[in-house]
Amino acid sequence: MVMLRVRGFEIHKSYLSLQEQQALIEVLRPVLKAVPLFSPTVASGGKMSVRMTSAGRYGWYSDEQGHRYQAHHPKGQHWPEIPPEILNIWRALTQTDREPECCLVNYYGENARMGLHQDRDEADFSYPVLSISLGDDGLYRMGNETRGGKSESLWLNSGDVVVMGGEARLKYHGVDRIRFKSSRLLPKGGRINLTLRVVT
Ligand SMILES: O=C(O)CCC(=O)C(=O)O
Repeated sequence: MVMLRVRGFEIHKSYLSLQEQQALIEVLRPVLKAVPLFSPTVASGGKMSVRMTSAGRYGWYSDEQGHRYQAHHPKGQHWPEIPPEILNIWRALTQTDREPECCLVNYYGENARMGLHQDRDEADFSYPVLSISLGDDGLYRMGNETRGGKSESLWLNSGDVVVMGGEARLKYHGVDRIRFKSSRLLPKGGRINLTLRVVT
């Protein structure tokens, strides 16, 4: 296990064994059944290429009115609890007095990407954001606290965990592309990213 530090982003390479990755996919199955993935709409009216859903007290949501956290799935059901196997990773890698209130589940199909953005819908930026990569490789880009300027990229592989706290908490980041079918973790290919955040 190696920990890389890039611009304040802590990248724990191969943090999860193959068995632990497979166990996470299993605990996600009932979550995805209860609150299916959907394609959020952005303020401009377009659809995001990443499909998503959430677990926890709050889920991240976006529509023509903008993006925010809300207590229910767009079809009305409350989000399921964050599985303990996922909470354990937060407890092991963050030194905080709070538990995450949102586990965003992002699914990247073959051509999905996530543009550079800051995570700033949360009330308190002193808490870190933790993100877990499962499945296909994703090209992760890390920028600055303001839009533009030089950025650095690296491939996140299945089992890698990124902690974005301290000086990295408000830095722009995104996923330029995935290497579809580079991993066999998900039978149909694609990449799952789990992002844990304290919201309130
Ligand atoms: O997929 C990733 O690795 C990053 C996801 C992300 O930046 C987000 O959900 O805000």
